[in-house]
Order: sequence, then C-alpha cells, then structure tokens
Amino acid sequence: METRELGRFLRVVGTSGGRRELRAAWRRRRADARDLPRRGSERARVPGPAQGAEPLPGGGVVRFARSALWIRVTMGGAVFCGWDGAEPEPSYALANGCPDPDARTTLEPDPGGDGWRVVSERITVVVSHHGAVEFRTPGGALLRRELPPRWWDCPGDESRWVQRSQTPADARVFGLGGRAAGPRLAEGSYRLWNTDPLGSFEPGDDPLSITMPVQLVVADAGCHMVFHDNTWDGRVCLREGEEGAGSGHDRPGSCELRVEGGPLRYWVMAGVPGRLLRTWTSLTGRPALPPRWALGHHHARWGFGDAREVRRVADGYRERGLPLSAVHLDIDHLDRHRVFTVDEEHFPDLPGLAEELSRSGTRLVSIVDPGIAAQPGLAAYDSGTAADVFVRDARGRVVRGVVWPGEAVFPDFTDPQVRKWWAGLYAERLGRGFAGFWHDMNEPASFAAFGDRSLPRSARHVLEGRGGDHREAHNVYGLAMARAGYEGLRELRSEARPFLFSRSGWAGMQRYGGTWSGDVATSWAGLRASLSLVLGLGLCGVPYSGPDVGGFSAVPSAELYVRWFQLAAYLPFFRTHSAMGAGRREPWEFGAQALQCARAALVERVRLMPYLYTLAHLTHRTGAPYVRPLWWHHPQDRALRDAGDAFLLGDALLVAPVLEQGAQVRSLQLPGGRWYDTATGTAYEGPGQVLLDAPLHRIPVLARAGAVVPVVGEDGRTELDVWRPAAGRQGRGVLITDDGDGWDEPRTERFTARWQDGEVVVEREGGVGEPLGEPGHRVRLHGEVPG
Ligand code: NBV
Repeated sequence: METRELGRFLRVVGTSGGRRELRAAWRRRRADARDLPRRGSERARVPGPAQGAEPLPGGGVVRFARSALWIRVTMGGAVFCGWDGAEPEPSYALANGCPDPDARTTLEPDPGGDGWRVVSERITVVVSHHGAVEFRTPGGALLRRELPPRWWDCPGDESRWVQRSQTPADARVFGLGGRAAGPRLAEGSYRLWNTDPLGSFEPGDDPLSITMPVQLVVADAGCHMVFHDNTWDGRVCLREGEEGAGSGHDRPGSCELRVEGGPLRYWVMAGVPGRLLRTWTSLTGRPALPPRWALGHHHARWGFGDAREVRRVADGYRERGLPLSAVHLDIDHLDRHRVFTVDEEHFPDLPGLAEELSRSGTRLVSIVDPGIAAQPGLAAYDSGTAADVFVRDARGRVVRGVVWPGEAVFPDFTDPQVRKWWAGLYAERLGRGFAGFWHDMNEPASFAAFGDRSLPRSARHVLEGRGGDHREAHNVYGLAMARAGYEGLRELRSEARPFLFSRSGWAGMQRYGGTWSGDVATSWAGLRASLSLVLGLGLCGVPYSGPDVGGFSAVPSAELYVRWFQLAAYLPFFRTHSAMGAGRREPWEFGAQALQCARAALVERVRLMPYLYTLAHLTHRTGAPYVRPLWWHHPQDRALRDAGDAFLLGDALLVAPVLEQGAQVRSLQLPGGRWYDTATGTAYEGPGQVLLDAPLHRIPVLARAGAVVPVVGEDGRTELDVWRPAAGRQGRGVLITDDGDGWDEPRTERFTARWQDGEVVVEREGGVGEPLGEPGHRVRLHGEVPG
C-alpha cells in the first residue's frame, strides 16, 4: 500500500462510515479475485511481414503474417485504422456510426518504399512492410508515425496492446480529456481511467473525472488529431522531441499508448484546428446547444441547508442588482442524500421556490448522482429492482457500493432499457420545478477504504447487448448516464433544450451537454488548473465547461476570489460553488472592493451575452469551442503553443486572466495581427510579447482589429462594438439569435467593417451599401488609430 493509500485506510477505519468503506473495498477485491479471468501465460505478438494488400472503398486491407490492418478514409477526411479485424463499430464515441468511405481514395504500392500507400484529399497514409503507419500531408510532410503495434495475447481474456508513435520534434500535444496540468501536455504519463478526485485537485493530480484517448497535436508540419476508440484502462506516455539545431539530428516526440484490452483501432484527422474540430464533432456529434439562460451566472454551494438560505442568497443578488441565472441545489437538499427525493423539512414546496425564483429570472438546477440507496421503500430503488436495472456481479448478485446515502446500487447505463427507465425518473425533478441537471459522482465513484474507488472491475454490464465487464464499461458510465438524462428530458419536456452537465464522461459527451471542473482546489494553482481543463476539454470537442469559482475545497482570499470570478466571467459555464465547510461564494462575502470587481465582471458578462450566445450557436454548428488556445489561428507560432495562460474567446476577443497572486501587470504572448486593449483602446501589433496593466479591478481583454462584436447596449437593445480594422483590411462579425430556448431555426446576420474614404463603414452582408436595416443595430467604433 502506498503512503497516501495507507493514510486513507487509517483515516476511515475509525468511523462507522469508514468501516462500511472497508467492507466495500474487501468486497470489491474479493469479487475481482474470484471473477476476473486469470491472466495466465501471455504470448507477445507483432504483425510480422506484410503479405499483400487489397483495395476496398476508402482504402483497403494490408495483410501481415500475424495480423491485418484495415484503412478507410471517410467522407469529411477522417481516417479509420483498425488492426486485427477491429471495425469502427460498435462505438460509444461515434454519433451516427461510421461515415461513408471517400470513394476517391486509392490504395497503391508506395513508390518510395516497400509497402503501400492510401492517398486521399487531405492525408496520405503510408504502410510499411512491417506495419509502421505514417500519416503525411498531401505535400508529403510527416505528421505522425505509428510504429508496428505489439499485443500480449492471453487465452480466455482480452489482448493487451501497446502502440508507440512519433511526432515531429517541435510537436506539442493537447487534449486527453480534462487534465489539470495542461493545456499543453508536458512529458509524463497520463492514465485513461475516469477517477473521482476526492474533494480537491491541483495540477499535479491525474487522472481526473474525464479521460479520453483524444490528442490534438500541433507542429510546423501541420496539426492532426488522433483518437483511439477504446474505452479500456490505459496509459499514455508522452515525451517531447528535441530539435538538433539544424544538424539534421532531431529527436522526434514520442507517445506510447498501453491499453489493457479492447480493440486496437484509431481515427486520424488532419488540418487546421477549426477543421479538426469540425471533423471530430461530425464524427462524435456536435455539442448540444444550451438554453440561453445557461450562459448566465450560476450560484451553487454544497450545504445551503434549507430553502431560507437559498432565498437569502437569491435576494442578495437581486437587492444588489446582480444578475443570477440559476441556483444549484446540491445533495443536501435531498432526503438523506438519496437521489430523486427531497428533504421536505428543510426544502418544503420546491415548486413554490422555483416559481418564486423564476419571477426574477433565476432557475433551479438539481444535482443527480447515479448511486441509489439500497433501501426497500425508496421509489427509485423499488422500481429499479422491479425493472432489474442494477449492475450485477459475475454470479448474478446486484453489486453494492457506498456513496453519500450509504450502501448503494448502480444502474447499468450501458443497457438501453435501463437508460429508458432512468430517463423517466426526471419527471419527478421536473415536477419539483428544476430546469437543469448536474450529474455528479458518475466516474462512477464508490467509496472504498483502499484500492480503486469505483465498481469492481469484474462487475457485469450489458454494453448495448454485447455484454462485458466494468473494465470496458467504466470510462463510458458517465457518458451513458448523460445520454439517459438527455433523452429523458427530450421526451419529458420536448419544447425545451435540455440543460445538463456531467462530471464524468468520454468522447462524444458533448452531444448531451457540458461539464465542469469538479473539485478544483482553492489555490492559485487550482485557478490555473481551471483554465487548463476548459481549454483541453474544448479541444476534445467538449466546449461547455467552467470551474467552481473560488475553488471547491477551502475559503479563498478576496484576491483569489476576484481573479477567479473575472476569469470565469469569460468562460462558457460561469458558476460559483464550494464544498461543505469551504465558506460562501456570494460576491458580497469578500468585502466592498471584491463586490465592485465581481459586479463589473457580471455587468460585462451580461453586455457580452449576444456575442456569447452567437458563439454557442457557432460551437453547435462547427464544433469550434468558445474558449480556444492562442495558437488557434496561428499553429505555426511556436511561442503560442506554450502560452497556456490566456485564451481566445471566439474569433474576436483575447482574454488574459491574472493567475498569479499579487500581480498588477501581466505579460502576454500576442498572436499575429493588431489587437486593441478593450479598456483603453491602445493598439498592439502581434506577434510578440506585451505587458498589460492588470490592477485588481481589471482583467485584460483585447479585441482583434476588425472584429464586429454584438453586445447589449445601454437601452437593452443589441448593438455592435466595432474594432477599427487595420488600414486596408476588412473586418467581420456575426450575430445569431433565437428565442433563447426551443428548437426553432435561429436567425443569422453577418456584418463586415471596411474602410471607405477614410471612414469605417459597417454593413450587413448581402446588403452592400445598405444601412444596417431593420432592426438597425447601433454601431460603436472603438480602437485608437496607431500613431
Ligand atoms: O455533492 C457534493 C459534491 C459536489 O458539491 C461537488 O461539486 C462534486 O464535485 N460532490 C462532488 C461529492 C463530494 C465531494 C467531496
């Protein structure tokens, strides 16, 4: 046992809850020892020499002495590679199965080598005689080289496998789900096993609740994404390359992926970042469009205690003229922490409370945990037992774990029937007046005095009818729960867009909603980790997320609270939240100056709402996240690849939050082009480093020259902030509006800003020379003319 493990063990054994966790841990260990297949003698295998190749639509199959590789280029440009008979389906990630093959693709002998190549519009795949696979740009530049894979075949169980790859020496890797130490993933080992961070995490903690075998690699030669469609436990070891300073002796970057079972199959996409995210989300699903209110400010706390306290908080916002879109009720509003119940003594008449809050535009959001108290008489337990929905062990007994309500059982969300049953449970929540849902503890987490805090690996799952065990189902448990919730809400309240966010998930989770940081530590390091998570998840196709403002685990200083609040005001999900005993997060709890700063951030959030909502629509259409790394439009700028302390919000804005205690100025690595400081109008020319003023009341935000940004004007109508284009350049912007919810087609207006006779003229596209039309948008021109 490691020291940390031992500490945990000693802490829990002294309490009755602890003894329960001890029993749970023993139960889990016993079940696994008894029911997991024993890995006897394993036989190592490599593909061996190639023996021939046959063309098939989109590519073909290359046969080796001891394996075969199927390559299929699909419409849209994503390339599928499957070893050993692996096919693209079944897959939890793919939204609509495997796209059609691109019939223009050809398979031919490699003119420069001893193998074959598959030539398509955007990518050339070269397969060597021994099973190395290279992905090259149409111009021939190497993006990635996969060395021949190795398997350890084990009679009666899955083969483990390992695949090593090389990337160009200058490459930087992003993604792998939500990683606290990113956004650029430094050298090291990253586990692929969704894990409850147990109340607090900082950049050193890994893995967290969302792990995904998705990497976005940025290099001079070009950008690519690779997705290993395999849900099993695994590890990615990254090593950055080194350039030989023109000597021609570069050491390539390397990536080694080891997986405990499941198919060896992966997808590779190439192109600029915008194209990558478009292709990735056409494969795994476009991000759900949240209702407009979900882009407002949310307030949560674990431990409001009663409805009076909820009213006090909501009134506090209202009385101070601070906008509040939603209040979130945590597990303390439940009857003894049991999901789909209410503690009627402390939260009587929730529908009444919801109605009251809605009068000032505030919604109620409910936490939903997957673990159901194993207590006969509890409606969810009884109906679940009758419908046989709970995960069982190999001997057919319902698996028990321990979570907040005590001994608990876990629905098997990998069963379509169970998802249907679970979906129906949201009727109770909707009846109570809840408008949105917060899925927690769905790694799934189950307390244990030692070992893995989840279900036994041997627990059985339906896996859409195929059958399998928790080793395969674990990482998609949260994803499948999100699907169940989303589909339930679509059915039960078809007129509204579901608002759902989930702590755990996997590739494709964006189809159902967003996520949040989970239990990020209250510290400056935690603040930094918050941004890293949002950026990294966005590059994995999950754009809607945000941290617990102020950190989850402790009471923040006023300064830390303000800096966190300022940052989150520019992130898609903007929510204050804290753990039981970690203090309050109301903006007025940190003194007059902090209140003033928080107010300014909230006012700006409201002013930017037309822009943010437009971004939500664009994200939904294209997969491009709201929050993007600085290199988004300049992947060739190496300095930007390492600059993870600032971000682009859409195309127009660059946000440079203060992430250091005491800082009053901050430096910024500026992308190319002209940028204006939105507070002063000062113009800066990128690329390069600039120093920005950042006193406590200010978060530096820059606007791109030429940007047309829709905002709320003082009279409440939408107007356009136009940032003077650089001389001779044209600027642009877009405004997308709808009713804020529902499914009607949105309206899109596009604008251009151009110079004409020494003046900036703003026009609606499609109506050159016309005024902005009806309803006309007032235009405000900003940005100094550089001297
Ligand atoms: O439900 C209580 C908390 C919740 O406040 C938090 O946001 C989740 O990430 N939950 C975790 C369980 C307890 C964590 C110690």
